[in-house]
Amino acid sequence: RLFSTLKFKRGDFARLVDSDITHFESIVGKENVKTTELDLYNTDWMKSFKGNSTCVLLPQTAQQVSAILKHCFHRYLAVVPQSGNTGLVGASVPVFDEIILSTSKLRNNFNLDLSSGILECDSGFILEELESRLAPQGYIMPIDLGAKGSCLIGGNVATAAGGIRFIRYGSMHSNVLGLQVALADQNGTLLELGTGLRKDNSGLHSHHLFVGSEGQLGIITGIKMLVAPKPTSICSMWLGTDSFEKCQKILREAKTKLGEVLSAFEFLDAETLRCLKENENLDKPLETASKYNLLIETSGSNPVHDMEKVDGFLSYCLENELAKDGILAKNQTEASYLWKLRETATLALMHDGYVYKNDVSLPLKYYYELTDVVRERLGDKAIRVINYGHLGDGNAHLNITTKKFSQEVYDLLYPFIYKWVTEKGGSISAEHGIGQLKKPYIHLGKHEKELSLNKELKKIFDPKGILNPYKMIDL
Ligand code: FAD
Ligand code: 2HG
Ligand code: ZN
Repeated sequence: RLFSTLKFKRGDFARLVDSDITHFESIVGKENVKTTELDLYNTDWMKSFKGNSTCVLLPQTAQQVSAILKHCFHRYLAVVPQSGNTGLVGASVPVFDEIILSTSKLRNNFNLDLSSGILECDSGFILEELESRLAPQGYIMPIDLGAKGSCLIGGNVATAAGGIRFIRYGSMHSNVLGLQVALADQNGTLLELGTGLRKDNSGLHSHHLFVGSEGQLGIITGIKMLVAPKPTSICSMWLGTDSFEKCQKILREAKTKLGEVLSAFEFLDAETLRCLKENENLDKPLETASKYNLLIETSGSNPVHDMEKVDGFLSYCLENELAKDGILAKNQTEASYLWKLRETATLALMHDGYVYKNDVSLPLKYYYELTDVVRERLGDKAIRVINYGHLGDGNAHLNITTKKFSQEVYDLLYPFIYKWVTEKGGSISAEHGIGQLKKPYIHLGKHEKELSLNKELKKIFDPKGILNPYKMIDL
């Protein structure tokens, strides 16, 4: 059963007619206008949201995107920008019959400046493909996430995706240096925002408005961003403890003792490991079961130096009883297994049936408390309540499952969770965004004036409000 709690009312946008299709065919070619077999485009990754679009457009150039948006502006047709459709909040699929503009064929330009490490590319490249193209040149993408095989770099920018390298390379805002965007205005204006230079304080940094804009302001067609030197030495370590207090201490120690090489600090609770075993038959990596588990990675340039540090750190944690057990991956196979556990959690949950997904930022002292509170609140109404996430960034993924969508469980969870989080000074969305899922709760933790400023900004870029309606910024 699809998520049907959220009730939206269709805006008075025009309905698509045959002459629109003919016009789109003249822009992108007949083969790039799809009007049948659109299920994959209409349904989100979680299979929680489903739209009814009858038209998917696959432009290959920024000029084609611009011409499409110009037509949609004049006809008052609503449009949803879609990249890899891996978003987890229902932002990348239509609510009603909006046209889907897929950027998956926007993948011609790719240029890497080897000395500065600045990449310029079209927005339709798959993240993992960029990673493979950069590797032989001695670079990596500064972001990495479980959806890397399907998500596109434009989608990553539009969601300000976080992921597992955030602790080391910072957010998309740290790395994006300029964007080309197409606006849904009367000319389908193509804008170049930011110069793509590492340093440039010659004006407002307006490209940042589009980072995390969830397709509300314009369609990102080109990206200039900093990529990172490829580490030549990578170590992964797993630690288990029964005290969350100790997890926080380990984080503090990792920041000091692993300092310049620390590249990931991830968290999985015992219930996540149970889910991985039950639903994916993946065994926990340590003999002993621990309530809290940490996956820590270092990336550097000197294997001897890094191993010495990591080894010393593991001994320190065990000798000082911060961790009750721990292992260092001895080779790539062992390291991949540890990462497989972390990255398969999202998929493993899906086997239970319906997933209530939460992606919250919390001050560390509250990071796990909410999980216990929710567990208690739901009792046996849920199959499981689990928490994994990017502990090093204060980002918890609290997931609850039931066999089928249950309105009773939904009402017990919301707005309870979001209110709890904002009262503790957290955010209701750390990295996944607002989309449809969190739209009813957007005011929580936000100043009224900031929300109206966002509407004013949307009106400047998207004067008729045809881009991705009903979601993050509703006019
Ligand atoms: P889509 O899902 O297609 O789109 C996402 C949003 O961006 C939509 O609002 C869409 O309208 C808009 N958009 C897309 N392309 C453009 C464009 N070119 N111009 C303007 N707007 C556009 N997220 C994290 O932050 N960290 C994680 O660790 C993480 N792990 C994940 C693991 C899995 C297994 C899955 C399924 C998802 C994960 N996500 C994670 C969610 C996440 O947001 C993304 O996977 C990714 O950044 C979305 O990219 P996409 O190409 O799929 O975009
Ligand atoms: C992750 O960190 C993703 O694995 C997905 O952001 C989180 O499944 C989730 O809730
Ligand atoms: Zn995440």
